[in-house]
Amino acid sequence: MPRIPVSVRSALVAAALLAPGAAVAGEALEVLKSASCGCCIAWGEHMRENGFDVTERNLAAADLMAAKTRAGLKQGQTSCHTAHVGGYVVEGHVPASEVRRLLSERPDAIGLSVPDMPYGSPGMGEPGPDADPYDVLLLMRDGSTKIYASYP
Ligand SMILES: [Cu+2]
Repeated sequence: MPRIPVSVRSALVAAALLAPGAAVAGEALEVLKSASCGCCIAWGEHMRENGFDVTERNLAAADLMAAKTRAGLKQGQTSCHTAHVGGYVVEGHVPASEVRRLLSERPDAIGLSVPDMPYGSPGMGEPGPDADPYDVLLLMRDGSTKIYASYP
């Protein structure tokens, strides 16, 4: 084993300690939304709090719909906002932890979606007894979906 100088060793320890949160810290995430969407902003905040570098872009309804189609989203897979991160699409109120998992696992897929706007998902009110159960869907390239995670 080569001897590692103490300064390098402590830097490695610091890097290891930071690793869980730092892995995708600052990852650029663009949110496409309509100007009037409040829950889209709330979701952007949730992503920002979880270390993503979030920018928001307001689009007219028709342009937002076109962006969803271009992103490969099918009927029944859409929600309010459409985000792009690390080459993937993230549609709707997907928890940051699932986006992080997507970016570390890097499956051959379009991305993730939480269709519609289930109450209790990030940016859609508090999780609790009134929360709607919902699935995070992995969007496959052939238009099909797989359940990536289920909440609560
Ligand atoms: Cu929403």
